[in-house]
Amino acid sequence: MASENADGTYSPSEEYRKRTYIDSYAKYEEMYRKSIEEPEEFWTEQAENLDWYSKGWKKVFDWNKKASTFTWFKGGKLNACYNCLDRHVEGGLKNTAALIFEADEPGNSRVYTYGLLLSEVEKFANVLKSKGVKKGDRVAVYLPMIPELAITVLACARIGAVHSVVFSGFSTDSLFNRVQDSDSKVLVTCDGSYRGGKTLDMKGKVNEMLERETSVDSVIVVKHTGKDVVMEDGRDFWWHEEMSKADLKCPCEQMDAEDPFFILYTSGSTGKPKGVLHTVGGYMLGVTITFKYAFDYRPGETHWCTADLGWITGHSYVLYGPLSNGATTLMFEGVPNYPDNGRFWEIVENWKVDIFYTAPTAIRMMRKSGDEWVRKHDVSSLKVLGSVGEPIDSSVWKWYYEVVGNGRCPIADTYWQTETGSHIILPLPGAWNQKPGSAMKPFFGIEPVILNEDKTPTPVGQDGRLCIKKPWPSCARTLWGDHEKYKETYWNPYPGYYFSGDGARQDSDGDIWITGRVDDVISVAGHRIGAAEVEAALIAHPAVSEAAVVPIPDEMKGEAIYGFVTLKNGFEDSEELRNDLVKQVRNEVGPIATPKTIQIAEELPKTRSGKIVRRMLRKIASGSDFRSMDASTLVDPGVLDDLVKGRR
Ligand code: 7RM
Repeated sequence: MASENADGTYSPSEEYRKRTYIDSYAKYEEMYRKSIEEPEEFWTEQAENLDWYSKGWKKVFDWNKKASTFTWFKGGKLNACYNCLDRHVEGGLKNTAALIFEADEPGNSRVYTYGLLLSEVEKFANVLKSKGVKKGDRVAVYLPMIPELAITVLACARIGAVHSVVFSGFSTDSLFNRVQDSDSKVLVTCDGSYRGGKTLDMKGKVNEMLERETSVDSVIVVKHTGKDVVMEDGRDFWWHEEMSKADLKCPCEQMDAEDPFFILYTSGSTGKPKGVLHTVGGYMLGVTITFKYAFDYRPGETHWCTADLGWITGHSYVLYGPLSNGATTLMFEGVPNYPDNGRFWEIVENWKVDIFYTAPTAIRMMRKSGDEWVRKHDVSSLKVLGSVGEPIDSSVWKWYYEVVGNGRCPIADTYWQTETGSHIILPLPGAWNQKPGSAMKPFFGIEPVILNEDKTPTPVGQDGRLCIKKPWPSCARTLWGDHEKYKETYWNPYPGYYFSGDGARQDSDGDIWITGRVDDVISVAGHRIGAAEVEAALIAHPAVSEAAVVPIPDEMKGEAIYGFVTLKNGFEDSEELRNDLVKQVRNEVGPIATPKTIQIAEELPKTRSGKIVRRMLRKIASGSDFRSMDASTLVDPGVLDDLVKGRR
C-alpha cells in the first residue's frame, strides 16, 4: 500500500504505473508543450481519436477576440452518436456492454450492449423525426437516471437535434423557464421516478407546466413507475407505443464540427439560469481525450460516474466520454444511502467497477456514515478514483484514498465547469505524485493564469482569479440567445482571457489549488481568507461532517467569519465543542481566521448537484431577510427555517 511521502504527496504505485498512459512528468510536459507551442499539429493529431466523415477544416482554430467568437475544426464533419455507438459496433464491440443500468431498488438492473443501444437509439431517432424534429431543433429532456435518458440524448445527437436536459429534480417553474428559453417543441419525460425507495411524480409536474402557454407540441412519456397519469390526446404519446411502430434504421446526420450540439442550463451568481451552448466537434474531442487520460481508461473496463445526466458531469463522463471510448458505463438511478449506507460499495462489488467518479459531498457523506460500510464490500476492483464539483479537502481526500482506494488508487481531482465542457485542471493519475486537495496541472491546451483584480499576475502562493489564456476545443461557444451575456461573463472581466469565476493559487511547484468561487472570499481586517481554508480546518476536526463558512459584517474588521457545521453521528452540540472548533481554526489557519461564531446545524442548504449554497447562509448568518431568496434550487428548502432558528 502506497502511503504518504515525507513531503505530504502520494506516489502512484508500481502496479498503477503499468496501467497509465502518461507515466512520467517528462512525458506530460512534452505533450503539454506541444499543445501550447504547436497547437495546430497537436489538435490535428488528437482529432484522430474521433471518426470524421470529412476532415475538411481550413483552420484548426480561429478566434475573433473582439466578438468573443471562435471555431475549432470548422468545416470538419462528424456525428457524436456515430462516435459513441456505430464505430464500436463496427469495430467488434457489438456484444459488449455499453450501458449498465442499476435501478434504485437493488437487484433490478439491465445491460445494453453496444448493438442493442444502437438499435434503440435508431428507433427513437425515428420517433423524434415522426414528431417533426429536424436538425437544429431543440428537444427538452426531463427524465430521471434511466436508460431512456441516454437513448434520448444519443438519438438527438444522431439526427442533429439540440438536446436540453433538465434535471429531473427541478420544479415545474424551473422546467418551464428552460423549455421556454430553448424554445423546445418536443419534450421527453416519464410517469414518475424512484429515489431511495420513494416514488416521485414527474408527469403531473409536466402537466402543470403545460397548463401555461409553452413552445411544446408533443410530449413523449416513458412508462417507468407505472402509476396512473393523465395523458392528453394528440399531445402526449407513450414511449413504448411509439417505439413499437418506429423504423429500425436511421442514418446519422453529418454535422459540422461547429454545429450546436446541446444546451445545458447552469445557475450563475445571478437569478436567471444561463443556457450554455456546446458544439459537436470540440466538445466530443475534449470529453474523449480527457476521459482516456484522466482515468487511464483501458478497453474492457467499467466506469461509474455517479453524477446525474442533468448536470455537465453526467453529459461528459456518464455518457459521451465513456461511450466515445468504447467503455462500459454504469448509470445509477438511486441514492448512496438506500437501502443502506453500503449501496455504492455494493454496486462497485457487484459490477467490479474499475473507475469510480463522484463528488466531495458524497464522499463526506460516506465518511460520516462510517468506514465499516466500505469494509463490508469487496471494492478491490477499483483502479482509479475521481472527484469533481468542489474543492476536496485534504482530510476527505485521505479518507477516500485510504478507505475506499485502500491506498492503491490515485485520485483524479478534476477541476472543470459546465462551460469548459471537459476537465481543464487535474492531476494525471500515473504521471506524478499527488497532492491531496490540489487539482495540480493544466490539461493539454489549457494555459491557466492567476490574476489579481487589477489584472496583473498574482505572485506564487497568493490567491487570485483563475483565468485561461485562449479558448480550447470544448469551451462553450455562447449562452443560448444571449451572446452579450456570454462576453460579459467570461471574456470581458479579464480581456484576452476566459474568466472562470473561481479563485486559485499556484504553489512553488507550480501546482494549482482551487479555492472556490471568488464570491467565497472573506476579508477580515484586510486579510483575504478563503472560506474553503477555514472549512478545511473545521472538517479536519473529528466531530465535523461538513462545514460552510461565510462572512458577516463586522464593525471593526469589515467582515467576520461565521461558520455552519454539521456533526458526525455520535457527536452533539455543546459550548465546549464549539469552543474547540474555534480553537481548531486558530491552530490550523491562524488567529486571523478565528470564527466569530459557530452554529451547529442538522443540515446545510444544498443544490441538487450537492453544492452548498453559501449565498443563502450568508444572509442567514447576517440576519438579513432570507425569504426574498429563490430557494427553488435547494434539495430541501425546509432547512432554511431550522438554520434561522439556530442562529447565534
Ligand atoms: C464539473 C462541475 C463548476 C464549479 C467550478 C468550481 C467547482 C468543480 C472542482 C471544483 C474545486 C474541483 N461543473 N468545481 N470541480 N472546485 N475542485 N475539482 O462541477 O458547472 O456544475 O460547477 O464547481 O467552483 O467553478 S459546474
